Amino acid sequence: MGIHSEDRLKSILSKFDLVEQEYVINPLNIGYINDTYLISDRVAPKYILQRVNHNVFKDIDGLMGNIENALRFLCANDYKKIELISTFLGKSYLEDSTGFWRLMTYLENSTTYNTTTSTKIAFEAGRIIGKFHLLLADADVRNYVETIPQFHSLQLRERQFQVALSTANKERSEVANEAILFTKEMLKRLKAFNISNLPVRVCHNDTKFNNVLFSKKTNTALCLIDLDTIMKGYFLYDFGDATRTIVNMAPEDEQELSKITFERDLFESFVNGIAANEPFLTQQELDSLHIGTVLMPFLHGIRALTDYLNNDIYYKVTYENQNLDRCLSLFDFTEKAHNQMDYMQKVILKVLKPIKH
Ligand code: GN1
Ligand code: MG
Repeated sequence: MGIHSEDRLKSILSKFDLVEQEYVINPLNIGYINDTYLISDRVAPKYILQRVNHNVFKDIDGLMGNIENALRFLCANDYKKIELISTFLGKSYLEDSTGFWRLMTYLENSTTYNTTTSTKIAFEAGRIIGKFHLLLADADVRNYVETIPQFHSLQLRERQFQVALSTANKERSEVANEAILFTKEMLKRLKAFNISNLPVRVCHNDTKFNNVLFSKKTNTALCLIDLDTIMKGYFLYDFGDATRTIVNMAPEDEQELSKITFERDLFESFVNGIAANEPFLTQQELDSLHIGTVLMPFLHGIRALTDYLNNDIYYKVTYENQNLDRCLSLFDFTEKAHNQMDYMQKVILKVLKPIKH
């Protein structure tokens, strides 16, 4: 039963406002942060139960408030609604001695993918991420708590890397030498771009491909899941997190670097998918989007490297060098995306039209 006993999980479930019946609880091994369980009745999966990682998310009340706030906007004919089940006390989460728990509806016949080779699926991912932003375009960012301050700030990630490097043990810093050199080089290149004047929006901030939910039957994108990091951000963050995982046919922790690719047809389909929505981006945002596809894998790479140098205190790891492997894989894609910057910009400016004022 994962790290929580079945009795404990059943007792947690009994505090939520559900019809009392026998549920089957199965752990889902997804994500690097939370503990997730699938709750089924006799017929089919019905709910997702999650323990939110309090080490990572310090302000659970703020986080749940952000999600409740965003869910009010996130519903349309072509965007499926996910609901939070409240506790019998009327709250959107439960606090007990094991942590903070929440329960959400599970969409029937839905699925996620870690990678894809299908241009139709890449298009759908673009369409739903565009739709998410269109639905939240009028949301006021001031109503959203910054639950992880400066989450995607390159300056913060650089400082954390420097601290980790100065305290790391000799063995790990030697093994990671190549990655450390790449970090220093790439920091110089990325600092040349000033993105601080871009418009601030309510963003998802973790739009990796497996956070897009698809219909198992039709492969239509249904909605985005994992709303923990909904807070302010730039659209290029969501663009970059999606493209880094969609146009690369290898998984995020691929160790065979030759398998890491930048697939132009998947990139074009993804951008076409965004364009299937009415325009919502400014010209300034369109001009910056291609930077996202380089910045985001680099940011995740530097975070994985920092955690490796810190002896794995942030991400859940299942083997010794997992953080380093993730870093090397993410850096390899960063380099490949960097070589495609001119191409990406050309596609973006051809396909996407700016919002009319
Ligand atoms: C973490 O656990 P998961 O997969 O939802 C991380 C994201 C990364 C992701 C994969 C709060 O999310 O930023 O994209 O791993 N979330 C947090 O690299 O750190
Ligand atoms: Mg996440």
